[in-house]
Amino acid sequence: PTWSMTYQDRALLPETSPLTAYLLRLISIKRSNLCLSADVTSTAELLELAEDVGDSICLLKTHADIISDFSDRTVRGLREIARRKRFLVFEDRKFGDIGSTVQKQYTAGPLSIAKWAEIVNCHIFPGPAIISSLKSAAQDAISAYNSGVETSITVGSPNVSRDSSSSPTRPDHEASNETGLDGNSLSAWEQNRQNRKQSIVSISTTISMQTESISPQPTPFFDSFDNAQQPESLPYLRSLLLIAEMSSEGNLCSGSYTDTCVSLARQHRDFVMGFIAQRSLNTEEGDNFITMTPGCSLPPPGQEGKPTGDGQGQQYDTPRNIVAGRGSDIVIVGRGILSANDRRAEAARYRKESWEAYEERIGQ
Ligand code: 6AU
Repeated sequence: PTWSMTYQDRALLPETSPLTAYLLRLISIKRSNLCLSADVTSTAELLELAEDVGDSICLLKTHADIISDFSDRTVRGLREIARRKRFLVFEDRKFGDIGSTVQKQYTAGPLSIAKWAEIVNCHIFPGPAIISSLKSAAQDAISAYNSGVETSITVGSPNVSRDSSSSPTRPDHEASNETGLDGNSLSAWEQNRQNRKQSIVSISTTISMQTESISPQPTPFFDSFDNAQQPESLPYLRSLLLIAEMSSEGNLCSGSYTDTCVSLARQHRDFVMGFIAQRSLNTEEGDNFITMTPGCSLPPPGQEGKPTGDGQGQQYDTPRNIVAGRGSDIVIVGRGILSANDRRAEAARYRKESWEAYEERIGQ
């Protein structure tokens, strides 16, 4: 049902959760349905990459557990860039344990993921309680944040090394400014559907005046974004993606396993944003799930053909096949961009290809 709908129209569908609506609007305003998979192993590399590529992406995906010096400096730096360059953060933690354990993995320990990542993902092989447990842990984290008990984004255990330049005793309000997420209530966000619609119309008028790519000095562009719908006021929101299909050769996520993911997602539309999958799984009226697809790569500039794999089970396809051919909403690209000499330019190339595939899909 969502196949030929625009991202901005989907943001207005009933029962669309605030974070999903925000992401859909962000995608349409930035004209980017690209997620960078920032699979790097140090804080310096992560922040440099986010800075280089941030203008071209709607989402940055991390594997926090491969960052050797992960600490609150990593989180503060990433959140500051995410706020400035407008992208959401997705920690690719792939939870897969009993409810009680995943709650702790999500909210505690040296990673404290719930404090800094809007989006996480999980497998459903442990059974449906993984979803309800993550959801209640997210609600607790949100309540703690909104009640002021937890306003800092400090993560890391005392034995995680800190950079001496970052003061561990910064005032809480500064930390919360850096998150770009203040404690405004959901009702402010959800006020009036009609207002949102009007602001989207005004945003899209601005967009239509933009040239092909986002300006590297995006001041007027982001001014219009701010004035239209104050994204600064995005409340502290959290969502989950279910891993319904995988990109790797011989994986077991198919058939009735995938079907179960879809039916579980429908039971938790307020918390489950969508799927990691190879194609759109929006098959019923009322489905407005976001599909994100890894296993995406382009042939080098000027060359034709389809990339195959990495020799370790990963299987690749092009943005065009993924978005226009199989109806996916966001392509996830790691090494395709990371291995380029000019990552900024390569991300811009992936963004353009993926956006054109979307325009082809919706018939524009
Ligand atoms: O573009 P690549 O191959 O360099 O990186 C793909 C990224 C990696 C994987 O951990 C992740 O996407 N991934 C996932 C996710 C996002 O959950 C699922 C999957 O089926 N395949 C896959 O590659 O960070």
